[in-house]
Amino acid sequence: MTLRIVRRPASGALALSGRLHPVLERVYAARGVCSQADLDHSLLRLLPVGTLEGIPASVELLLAHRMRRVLVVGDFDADGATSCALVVRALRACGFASVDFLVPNRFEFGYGLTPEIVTLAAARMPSLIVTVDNGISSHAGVAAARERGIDVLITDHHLPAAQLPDASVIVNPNLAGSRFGSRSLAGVGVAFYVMAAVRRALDSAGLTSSAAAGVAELLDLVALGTVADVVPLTGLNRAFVAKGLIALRRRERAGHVSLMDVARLSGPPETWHLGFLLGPRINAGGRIGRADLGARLLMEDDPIAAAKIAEELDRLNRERQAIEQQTLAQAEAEAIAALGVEEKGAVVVTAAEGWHPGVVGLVAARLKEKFSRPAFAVALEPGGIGTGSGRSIAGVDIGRAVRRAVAEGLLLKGGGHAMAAGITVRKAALAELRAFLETTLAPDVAVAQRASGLLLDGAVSASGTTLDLVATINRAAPFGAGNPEPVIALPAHTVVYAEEAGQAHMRVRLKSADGGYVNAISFRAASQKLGAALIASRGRHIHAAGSFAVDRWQGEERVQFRLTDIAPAEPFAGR
Ligand SMILES: [Mn+2]
Repeated sequence: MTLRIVRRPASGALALSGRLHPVLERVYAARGVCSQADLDHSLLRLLPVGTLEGIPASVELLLAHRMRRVLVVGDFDADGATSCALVVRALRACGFASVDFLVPNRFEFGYGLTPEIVTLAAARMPSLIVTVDNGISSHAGVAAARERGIDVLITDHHLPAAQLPDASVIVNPNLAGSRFGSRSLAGVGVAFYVMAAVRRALDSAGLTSSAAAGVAELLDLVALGTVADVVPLTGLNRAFVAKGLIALRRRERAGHVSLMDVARLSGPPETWHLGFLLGPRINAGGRIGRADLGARLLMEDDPIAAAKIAEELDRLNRERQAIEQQTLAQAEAEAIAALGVEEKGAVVVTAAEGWHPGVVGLVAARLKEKFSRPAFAVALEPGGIGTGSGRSIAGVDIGRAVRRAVAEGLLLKGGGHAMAAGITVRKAALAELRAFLETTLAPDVAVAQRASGLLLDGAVSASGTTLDLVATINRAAPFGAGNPEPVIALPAHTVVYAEEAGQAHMRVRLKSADGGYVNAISFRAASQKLGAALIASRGRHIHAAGSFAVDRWQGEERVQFRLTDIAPAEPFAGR
């Protein structure tokens, strides 16, 4: 309602011009899709496995441990859990004699492969530790493992520091000097590349049985981890997700099926479902329950055992939501008080005792959305030390600000990237940290807020919203980070009705000047400004912006407009 409307800039040349629906043409052009080849999802287009540095050495190392004991050390989030499940499944299918895994509780043992985790791991007597989605900054842990005579293979996608840990082999597309064609793989994408290479080596040596499933079977895991980790869905990642969604739709694996069932996902899964329904349930285990539940579920082939874990994760997810809501309410109140009615201040920093460290990242993300500026939420321990998380807006690098705050002694620990950061801070230093972030980030925030607007891909009338149109737009899918879902405007439509529905959503019906109707839903809008504005607009004319989806209900398919913003409008003249 307060946003400036901007037509999404089209960087791609319109090489597909003339053969496409005009809306789709515009959608492609704005996403840099210039040729049919850019739309090709076939696995033949994947970058050759041998081109990722470290892969030949990692294959050699893994094969040397095939008859020994391999321990996979994962991470609790969806990328870490899918990576862990993928490597365990792939190595077992490749005839490895002993493959075990460990997903440590991060709040207890810290991030990466810490010396504490190595002590825990050593009890399982591994000959080789394989880290997935972590390890690239674990200098002390890697040294501790090697002192015990344990080999270490690091597979990770996080940015490395100048000095690398002394691992036996490292595979990471973000290593300095890497010439691999895609730096944006998730941890699970890196793990997939290593496993594909192992499988190929064994196949060509005639060491795999033809009955064993190939690695392409594991793309459902790659898709889930890739979407949940919010890496850009371009190039390689887009192909992974497209293939993985097809695999998920076959409903073949017990773990995935029970996860989709507890999430009440009845139709065919889309990218959105992976990010907002499946990912959070996997994450819930690590945030507030047992860290390894997600990985266990994704490895489970017995439907009854899988259903049990999925139900537990679903319960934890509801508990997580309740904790998050309560924390968010307190954090919002604190932010509003700090910003004042004029909403002054470039950054929001909230902190309190009693907050759960497992939800501060989610709360920071919501605060950032609500206040359109970088936001931090810090859970304070009674001892006066806080664990916090920050989330940023496009164009403001909070990772760099956090590293500077560490260098200046304002933080005990801290790290991250442009859009997300983690911090450890003394309660006594909070005021000084707030002032530092305010000064450091204010210029970038001002520029970013001026540049922000609602990016539109096109406009249609309700009478033109057919299932065909939705299918046409969806040819540019899978949407997500780096390949944003097309935002379409419905200009000058009448609000036939607008009412609260379900869990704080708004159900809306819009009518076009030529008499067409479309049903719309606005997620979580009921308690927001948008919900109030919708109710105030009943019977009036508005411009609406949102995206199209297919609503499936009792075997019937209907167009659903997912409304995200409105502005008042005059009715079209001459009607
Ligand atoms: Mn990751």
